[in-house]
Amino acid sequence: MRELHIIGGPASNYVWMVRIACAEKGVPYLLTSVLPHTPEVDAIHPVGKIPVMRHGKVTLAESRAICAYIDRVFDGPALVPADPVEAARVEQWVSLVNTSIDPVWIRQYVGAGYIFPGTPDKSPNRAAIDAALPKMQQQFPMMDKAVASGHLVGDRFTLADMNLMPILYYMNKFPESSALLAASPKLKAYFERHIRRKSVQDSMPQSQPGTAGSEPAKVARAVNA
Ligand SMILES: N[C@@H](CCC(=O)N[C@@H](CS)C(=O)NCC(=O)O)C(=O)O
Repeated sequence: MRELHIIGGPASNYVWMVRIACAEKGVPYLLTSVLPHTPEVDAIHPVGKIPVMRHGKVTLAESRAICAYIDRVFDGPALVPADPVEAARVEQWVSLVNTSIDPVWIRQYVGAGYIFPGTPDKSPNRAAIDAALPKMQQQFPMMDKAVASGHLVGDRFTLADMNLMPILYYMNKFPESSALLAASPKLKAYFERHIRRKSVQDSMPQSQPGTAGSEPAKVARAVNA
């Protein structure tokens, strides 16, 4: 039997997004927890990023492409609405979050500030954090407005929300970003509502960012109520 194989450390927000998508559709998969730029990843991703995927003879890189494949190949609820305008809005928010929000909130603030600070004693890198904060102070109100209806698109949890929730999870964990989240009432309510969702809970990382993690390899069928 061809089994879906997701490769990448579960603390990665992009790996988590793919795992939420699998849980939403009720697709079982094998998870191999490895860091970027390891042989399993480099064999598939041209620049060694996670996640990557194997399914029979099919290999894929990039979270959005992996989710598109999973959505089309497997049964289960669609990750993207059928309505063309709503479908395009999902793409708009996935793209916008991945090109404007993730680079500042995750790569610069969490990554360079706290997880890989590059300081001699591994203490937080204040320069990286302080460089990110003015941009984040502008972006939080924008995202607060974007989720005013309770979802990024339409009236149901779509791939756009699956992409944003792991990022918000990390925002809630660090001091300056959790203060920004607390000061963004709609975004905070959105986060607190969807973090309880079964697909999000069932795929929540048990490991720290920057580590490969040691989650259970087999993830059983997980269907949302
Ligand atoms: N555009 C990629 C981004 C994936 C990505 O940045 N993954 C991070 C981990 S969260 C990574 O592999 N970083 C290593 C690197 O950038 O070299 C996707 O959507 O899959």
